[in-house]
Amino acid sequence: MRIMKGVAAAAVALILSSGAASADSDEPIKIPIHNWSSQIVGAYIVGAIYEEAGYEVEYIPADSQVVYTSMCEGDMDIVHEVWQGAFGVAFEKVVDEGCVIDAVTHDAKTREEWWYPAYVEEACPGLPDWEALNACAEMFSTPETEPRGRFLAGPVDWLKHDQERVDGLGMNFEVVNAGSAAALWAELDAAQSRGEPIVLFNWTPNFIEAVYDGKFIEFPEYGEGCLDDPSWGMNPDATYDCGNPKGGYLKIGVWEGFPEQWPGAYEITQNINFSNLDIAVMSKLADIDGMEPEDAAQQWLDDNEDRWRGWLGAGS
Ligand code: TMO
Repeated sequence: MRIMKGVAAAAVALILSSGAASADSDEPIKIPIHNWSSQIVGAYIVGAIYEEAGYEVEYIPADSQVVYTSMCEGDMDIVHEVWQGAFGVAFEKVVDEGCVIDAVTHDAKTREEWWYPAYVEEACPGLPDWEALNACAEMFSTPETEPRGRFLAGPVDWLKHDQERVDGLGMNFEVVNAGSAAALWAELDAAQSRGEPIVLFNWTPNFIEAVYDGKFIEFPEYGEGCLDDPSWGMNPDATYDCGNPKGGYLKIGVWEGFPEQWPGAYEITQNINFSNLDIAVMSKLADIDGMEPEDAAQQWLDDNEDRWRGWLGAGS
């Protein structure tokens, strides 16, 4: 907190009214940095909002699954982009255990799924149906997967259970994980420029929809029980015999000790609410405009000042 001694009384009044109440700890709020653009930009946005209210923050590169265990152990304080499709299982488990609080459901609705660029439809009629895709599997093969098709999945820590889906639905595909989000987009770009079929992991909101025409594969509809009850769905012996949720949630989870350690920051956190457009813009600033994440965060803050100042609460 940048407060001069001579104005201590006034400063205390200001602090009390701005959320960073005297009960709040001086400990930094620990924010993870993951491996996709909107999350990284958003981490710096959330951190800047806390800093504006007088809090210290610390950014820590973190695996996007392990982070939920880390929150339970008090080693991480907030995950501001909990995607239902990728992290719902890990998140809901720690919420049930009581060591993580389900603090916010953003307005943003999400989908994470197998996806293909539009030109693929000419070669594989019947898309986006998954059985049509499966009938065309061989055209998606690479030397390493032949004669099976290649599904280019995201980095392993997004834990999409694609191999379980392939097995559960009896698909003629092999899952190959890309090392990074950038590798996914590079392969998409290369395939498109050669006009070659490709099916890969993508999600929305994301910058991709502003640059490429394409569609998600339609798998058997996701439903409660698909992920943990083998008897659910078309394969009575397998879990994951369904697609990812459509209209999935995007949430904020915090460490259970957060409200006590930083009551003012917890109030602010509960006001944060990102829309589909916010998340898409965060990824666009980084992935299309090529801005550094901190600069992209500053751009978003400049463009949305009234909103986030409102999140700081009355009196600031
Ligand atoms: C978690 N992600 C948005 C990359 O699917």
